[in-house]
Amino acid sequence: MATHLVLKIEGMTCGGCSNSITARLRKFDFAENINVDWESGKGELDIADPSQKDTVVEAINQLGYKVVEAKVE
Ligand SMILES: [Cu+2]
Repeated sequence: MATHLVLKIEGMTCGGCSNSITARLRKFDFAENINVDWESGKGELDIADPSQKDTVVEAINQLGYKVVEAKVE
């Protein structure tokens, strides 16, 4: 059963930013239904297990953005 993860991401300034985050998250085979919106700074996805949250946050931060909130719902 998947876990829904809602992220607040700082540093996105255009559609290219949200596209690169989306492309990065698609490389995780545990991530599905990825939706990143640069205007609202919101990212949502389903992950297979709540423990994968940190991996997702770290990957986004490594791209040069900043995850300021990560909520498992
Ligand atoms: Cu951009």
